[in-house]
Amino acid sequence: MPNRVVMLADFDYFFAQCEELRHPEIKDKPVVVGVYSGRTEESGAVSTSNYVARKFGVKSGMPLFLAKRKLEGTDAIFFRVDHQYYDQVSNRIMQIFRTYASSLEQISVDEAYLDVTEQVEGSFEKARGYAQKIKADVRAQVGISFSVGVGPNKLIAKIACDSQKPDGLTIVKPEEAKAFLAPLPVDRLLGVGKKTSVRMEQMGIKTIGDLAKFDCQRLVAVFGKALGVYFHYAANAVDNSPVQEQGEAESISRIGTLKQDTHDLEFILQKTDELTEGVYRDLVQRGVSFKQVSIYVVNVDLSSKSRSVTLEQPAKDKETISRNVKALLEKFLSESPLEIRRVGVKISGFSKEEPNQKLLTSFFQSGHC
Ligand code: DGT
Ligand code: CA
Ligand code: CA
Repeated sequence: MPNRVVMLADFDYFFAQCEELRHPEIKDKPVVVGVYSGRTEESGAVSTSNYVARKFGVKSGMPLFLAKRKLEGTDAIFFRVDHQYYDQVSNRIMQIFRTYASSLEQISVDEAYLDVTEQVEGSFEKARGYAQKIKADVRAQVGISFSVGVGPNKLIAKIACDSQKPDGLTIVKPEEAKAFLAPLPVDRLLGVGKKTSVRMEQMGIKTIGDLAKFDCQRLVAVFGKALGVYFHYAANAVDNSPVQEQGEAESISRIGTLKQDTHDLEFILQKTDELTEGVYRDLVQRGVSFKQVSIYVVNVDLSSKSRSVTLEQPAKDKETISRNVKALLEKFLSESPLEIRRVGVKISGFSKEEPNQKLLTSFFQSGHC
């Protein structure tokens, strides 16, 4: 294969977009999703906001009272984070991505790399139409927009994606990659934080282009072998790390509302069996084994709890999910007198059955200047 075609997809203003998805009427209003610390009604921080709210200066991490002040006089809407729901939306999109890629590496709830080399036959021209097709499919099936960066490796795909948001599509061909990186500040590279960029600036390195030209041996002398070599290759747009499933970080889950609030095991099991079906379907599609089974419960008073069990051996059958969900629920109900309103089933701790034996070349294995 002459070159790889790697995509990075990053969902736009993700948590806020999820809220717009289930409350379509709020789309044109400023939307803020917050993490409430619970100390006072107002205390907490902005997790994210839609682009309407961003125009008023709202930013991730900002105290909520400050966001409220900035949005005073508008019809802004504030939500509390609902990770269960965002995970569900994310999982649905990831499943669609899987049908478009030879391998998928999910790196967070709203980001994934797709290796599409084979699908587009190594062509960056074809990659544009292919990315548009994936965007249209996800928009039609789920209703979420995302930005895409396409490059010859993960490093370029990521920086390309960041350069145009929301709903962006940025393609950087292999022959353009070095020139694309050159004018950017060094801290755009993964692993270059505040301390490193200050140190680099003292060495006369401001841009990635400066870093690319800098003597590799000297970088090694200052930053150590692994990092020095990494900086050298990364600045020169070289990244051989494969797009690889990250089994551990992921889960498959389903959550649903019971027909009525109840404390009755059999009644709840009817629901969890249905949820287990859905979870199992996704599992089969993924072709992985799982090691953890969890339940999630929302009580009538809206408090929520989860319980997990780790299996001794990885499993891949439906019976193991049902059996463990039942045991977890039984135990939970014996300990909690509250009626239950919503219930969820989750499996996680995935592993591939046949480990990918491909010889991997990664940054750190390149090893020398
Ligand atoms: P984007 O990609 O710029 O359109 O906007 P987001 O909101 O998708 O931002 P991103 O990709 O950096 O983060 C993904 C999600 O992670 C975001 O929807 C909420 C959460 N998040 C990001 N930054 C923060 C933060 O500073 N605090 C908290 N609590 N959550 C954050
Ligand atoms: Ca995002
Ligand atoms: Ca992100």
